[in-house]
Amino acid sequence: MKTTIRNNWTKQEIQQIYDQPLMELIYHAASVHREYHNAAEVQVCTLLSVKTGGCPEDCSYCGQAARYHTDIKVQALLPTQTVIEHAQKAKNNGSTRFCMAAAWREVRDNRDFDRIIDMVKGVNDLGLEVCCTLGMLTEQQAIRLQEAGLHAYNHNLDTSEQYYDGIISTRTFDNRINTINHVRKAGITVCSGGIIGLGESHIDRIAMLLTLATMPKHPESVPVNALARVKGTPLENNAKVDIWDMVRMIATARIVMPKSMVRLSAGRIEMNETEQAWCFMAGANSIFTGERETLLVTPNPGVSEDMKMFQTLGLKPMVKHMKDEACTAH
Ligand code: SAM
Ligand code: DTB
Ligand code: SF4
Repeated sequence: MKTTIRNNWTKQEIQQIYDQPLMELIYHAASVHREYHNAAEVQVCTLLSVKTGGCPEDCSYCGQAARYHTDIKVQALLPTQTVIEHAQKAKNNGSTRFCMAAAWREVRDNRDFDRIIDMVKGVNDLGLEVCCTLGMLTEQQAIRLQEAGLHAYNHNLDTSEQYYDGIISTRTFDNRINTINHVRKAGITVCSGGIIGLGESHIDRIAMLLTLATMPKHPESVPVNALARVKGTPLENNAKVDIWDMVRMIATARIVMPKSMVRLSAGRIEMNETEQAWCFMAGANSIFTGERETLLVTPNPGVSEDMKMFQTLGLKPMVKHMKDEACTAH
C-alpha cells in the first residue's frame, strides 16, 4: 500500500524524520519517492528573469533588492517576443516548464501586468507548463493569470515564520500565505519552498516544512534553494551550505510531501555531480537549467553539462508531466 498523503503532520513527527541517521533518512526518502514518481526521470525547467533588479523589498539574500550595492544590472520588463524566443529555446533544449520571474514587491494592475498576461499566453501556446513569480498577488490578479493559462505560481515561504523578520522586514510571513491562498483559490498550482543557509536553525527548517506540509493541499512543487551568496547583500559572507544539510532538507520534504515535485533549485553551481546525485537519491526530481547558464542573476550549470550528468547517473529528462496527463485524460 502506498504511503498516505498527510496534511496533519506535527512538528515532532517532522523533526523525527529530519533527525534520522542520514543513510536511513535517504533510504526512507528514496523509497517514498519510488511510490509516487519514476525515479529515473527529472523534470527540466528553465528560469528567465523578465524584469531584473531595482526591487523595493529588503530580502537579505537577494541581489535584486535596490537598497543593496550589488553588481546586478537593472533591466526593465523584457519585450514579449524576446521572452517567447527564450521559451522556444528552452523547449528545444528539453524543458517542459518555463518560469518567468520579476523583481517586484507585488503585481500592479498596469500595462506591465498586461504584458505579463501576453507572455503567459504565448508560453502556454508553446505547450510548456508556464510558471510565474511576480511577488504578491490579489485574488483578482491570480484569476487573470489563471485565465491566461498560467499553470503554476512560485511564492516561497523562504524560511520559518519565526525567523522571517530576521531576513525580510518589508513584508510579513502572513502576506506570503495570503498570496498562496489567492493562487490556490484561482485554481493555479502552487510552487512554494524556501532557502537554507540564511543563518536559520534546524528547527526553523523543520518549521518551514511543517507549514508547507500542513497546508490543506500540499504545494505541487517545492523548491529547495541553497543560498546563492551575492556580493553586496547582507548575507554575502554566510557559510556555504553543507551538502548534507541540503540532502537532509530534500529528503524530509520528499517524505512529508510524497506527491510533490521537489526541486533542486539554487546552489547547484557549487555542487559536483556526486553531490547532486545524493540530492536526486534523496528525492529531488527537478532542476533549473538552460543555455544561458544563469538562474536569475547568479550562475547555474548549463544544459549540455546537465545532460552529461544525467547520462552518467542514468537519469532522463521527464517528458510526461502534469499537463500531458491532464490532456490525455480527456
Ligand atoms: N520577487 C518575487 C518574490 O520574491 O517572490 C519573485 C522573484 S524571487 C527572486 C523568487 C525566489 O528566489 C525567492 O523567494 C527566493 O526563495 C529565491 N531567491 C532569491 N535570491 C536567492 C538567493 N540569493 N539564493 C537562493 N534563493 C534565492
Ligand atoms: C526558486 O525557488 N528558486 C528560483 C525560482 N524559484 C524563482 C530562483 C533562485 C534564485 C537564485 C539567485 C539568483 O539568481 O537571483
Ligand atoms: Fe524583491 Fe523577490 Fe528579491 Fe525579495 S526576493 S528583493 S521581493 S526580487
